[in-house]
Amino acid sequence: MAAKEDLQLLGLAVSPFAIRVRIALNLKGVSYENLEQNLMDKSELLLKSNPVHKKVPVLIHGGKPICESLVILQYVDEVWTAAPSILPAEPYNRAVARFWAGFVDDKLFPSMVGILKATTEEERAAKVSETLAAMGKLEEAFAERASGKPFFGGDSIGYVDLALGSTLIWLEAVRRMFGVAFIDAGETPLLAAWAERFREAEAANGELPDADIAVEFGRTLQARWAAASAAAN
Ligand SMILES: N[C@@H](CCC(=O)N[C@@H](CS)C(=O)NCC(=O)O)C(=O)O
Repeated sequence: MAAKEDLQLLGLAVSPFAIRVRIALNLKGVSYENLEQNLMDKSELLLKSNPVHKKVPVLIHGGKPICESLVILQYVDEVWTAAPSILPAEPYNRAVARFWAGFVDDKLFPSMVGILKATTEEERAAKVSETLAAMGKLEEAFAERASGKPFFGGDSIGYVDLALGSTLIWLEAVRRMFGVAFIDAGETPLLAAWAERFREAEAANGELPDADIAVEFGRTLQARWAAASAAAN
């Protein structure tokens, strides 16, 4: 039976950054209170807990806020040390895992969001190419890092799996909106098989909402960006 913790997560069902934290907490068998946030009308608790970025997720442990999803994953791994480990034990492998998780957040995700934000077909095509190129790099990284094992983290979901796996609903949403597949059995066979395993993993069960919810959210974001850009011109 998991210990009852004084633990709250300020999150959002479709946020990839919150999804990775929820799956990490499931992996560790830690129970927490999920406090769904409305980003169009931010709560006092969110503003007070993450005054710098004012973003979800925030994990509040014993009243103390921890911000930034990758920082939260490391915190979770350090506080709840029972297996499975999220980060590898060996320093070089830890560094490489941090590198690839950073790559997901700094390259893959912004390129993919760029597809939603693009205002011309040329701009959109350039962002699609960037996203495909980033995915190609991740396919190569998987071949090298997993070396025949099911996950980047080896036998169980680890840091890079959480970083990339949490973006799956958005990759699928963008596929539904624009018809481009970023993970597919022809181009990225290793990641295609990995994505299936990730979705079916017990810890991910129920944490990856249907991509149609992300499609709807994506359309709302597109409308907001268009309105903001019209107001600025
Ligand atoms: N680097 C942050 C990104 C978090 C993030 O972008 N959260 C979005 C939701 S997916 C958010 O809260 N946005 C609110 C805003 O930008 O005002 C992390 O890893 O936690």
